[in-house]
Amino acid sequence: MKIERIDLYHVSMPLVSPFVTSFGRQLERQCLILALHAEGLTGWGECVANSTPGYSYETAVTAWHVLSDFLIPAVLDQDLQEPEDIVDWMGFVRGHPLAKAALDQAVWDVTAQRDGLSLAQKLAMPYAEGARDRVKVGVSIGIQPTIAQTMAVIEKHLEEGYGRIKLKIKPGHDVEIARSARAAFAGVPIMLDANSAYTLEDTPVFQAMDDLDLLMLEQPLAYEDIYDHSRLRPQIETPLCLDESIHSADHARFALAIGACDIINIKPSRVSGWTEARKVHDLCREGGVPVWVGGMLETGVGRAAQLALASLPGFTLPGDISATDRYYERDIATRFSLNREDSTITVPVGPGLGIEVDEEQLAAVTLRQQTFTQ
Ligand code: OSB
Ligand code: MG
Repeated sequence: MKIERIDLYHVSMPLVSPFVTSFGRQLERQCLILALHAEGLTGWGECVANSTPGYSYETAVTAWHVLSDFLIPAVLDQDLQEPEDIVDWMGFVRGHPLAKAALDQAVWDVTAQRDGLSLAQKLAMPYAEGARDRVKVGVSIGIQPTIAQTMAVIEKHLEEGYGRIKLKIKPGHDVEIARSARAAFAGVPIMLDANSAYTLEDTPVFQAMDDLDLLMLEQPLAYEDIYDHSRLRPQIETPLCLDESIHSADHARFALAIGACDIINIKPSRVSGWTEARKVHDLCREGGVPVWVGGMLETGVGRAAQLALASLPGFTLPGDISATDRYYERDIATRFSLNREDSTITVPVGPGLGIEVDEEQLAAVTLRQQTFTQ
């Protein structure tokens, strides 16, 4: 398939409620949307880099630069056979996984469409079990102004049908929140995400939560660290999960080799895309390490691709993939809703991502648009 044209959009969308983490407060979400045109088909990708470099060093603007000046020129006019081809074409750029993942997602979408397969079916080709048709999901709750408000937000999401709660924490907003949540919601799977806000000196904070039967503690220490996490792990009871520190299947291998974690959050964007994400999944599956699909407040474009990934057999823990109404009043693509009875979202079955992009709404939220041809 000849890659003929790529359209890039820098968009900004208001969130239904502010999202507060240890690295900042977000009222709107920026990202890039990419449309890749090849032989009459269009593949869509989302670059999850935001307006600030708080989670990753990449921003929407650095990703625009890396995509438009390096990655897009390297793939335009190429003859695409399988999505894995693009990994080599992009290999001359070091780092910038979020920029690469947008193109990677679009080529998975377009090749799945060509093959008459859903993205889930195409990703699941190597596995005898095939893809699941519904995936377990949870909800990630930002830091609220008070504990009472945190409890109210948890209650609201439980009523909506979410079966797993993730609470963001930061120093000073941790043990009391976790203890209150556990006391109020006995038996509910609860996990915490620190987004790298602590150091090894805070070990007593985590030990103080040992009796809370938490599902996991996500990325408590530095964003590129694996060594200190390997030292923290044997000192706490709560299973340790890495997010920020894992950028590739090699990083995952290093982390597992030194005992840095019990669980890995696989965000396809953070590992340069779906080809690499599936490699991390395979490695963890062989090693008996549970994995789940992480989220970056995706639009419907990214969410469809998260769902397809989460349908693979090794994803045994609920993903950070919530229903559209938890993020956006109006989305740029097909909306997803929660199946209340089992806290799942149904994986799209149409060809590729299986979504309809609302081009009128896309235009309405676009800050900047550019079309690239050879
Ligand atoms: O650390 O998992 C994270 C959102 C933005 C940046 C980092 C993270 C998150 C989330 C939200 O936790 C997950 C979601 O998309 O619902
Ligand atoms: Mg995280």
